[in-house]
Amino acid sequence: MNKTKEITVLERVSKKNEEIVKEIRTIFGENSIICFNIMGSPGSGKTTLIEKTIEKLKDKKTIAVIEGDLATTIDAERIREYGVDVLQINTGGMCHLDAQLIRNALSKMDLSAIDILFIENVGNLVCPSSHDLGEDYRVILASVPEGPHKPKKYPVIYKEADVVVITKADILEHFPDFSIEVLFGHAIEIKPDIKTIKVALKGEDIQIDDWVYWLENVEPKK
Ligand SMILES: Nc1nc2c(ncn2[C@@H]2O[C@H](COP(=O)(O)OP(=O)(O)O)[C@@H](O)[C@H]2O)c(=O)[nH]1
Ligand SMILES: [Mg+2]
Repeated sequence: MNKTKEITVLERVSKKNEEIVKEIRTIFGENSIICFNIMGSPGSGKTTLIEKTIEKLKDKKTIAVIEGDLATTIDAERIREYGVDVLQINTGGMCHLDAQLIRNALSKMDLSAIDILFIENVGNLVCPSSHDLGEDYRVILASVPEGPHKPKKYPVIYKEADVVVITKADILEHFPDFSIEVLFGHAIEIKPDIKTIKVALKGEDIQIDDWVYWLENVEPKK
């Protein structure tokens, strides 16, 4: 194999990707859009967090959603029920979204109307970490049933994240081995300035105010 050639190709690809990311940031800046890349395991509560956030903010902010999935439009249909602009990207087996896919999706959306854009990434804790989508903030979800050690097992995605959101706090009593302090402790070891938030998105006592407060008050990064 010709090693030099291989390196050249990789450099070219990564440069092109950087250019697309720059373009996306310009689009967000020009349209005053703040964008959150929501990452986490399948079933960690990504779609539910977006749904509950829309319920809370829909009278104040215009929210739009890009849904990433290997196949199906199930999550996009869930979001559509809330009356917001939603676009589904089916990756056809690819385990993450990339900047090119987001750039294409943006060309199909009414950007001037959007205040907040959520991107629900493909559910897993590995592939999405190394792909810059031009987002302002990366949010990693950790649900109670997954246990408290995910930051140690998947440090790369935590290192790249701005916020860790513990979901399913309403069922903590059924997971006596789970400790929020342990999970947050691991996360902070990996990323000392990571923000930590706890939510309960189901049950009688929904807790989402800390997340919504952070979301409403955070500044766009660029
Ligand atoms: N009890 C409880 N269930 C939740 C919570 N968040 C999500 N779920 C449930 O977890 C399942 C997976 O949620 P979903 O949002 O589809 O996860 P995603 O695959 O990460 O998008 C669904 O049955 C949700 O109702 C939560 O905070 N508490
Ligand atoms: Mg989902």
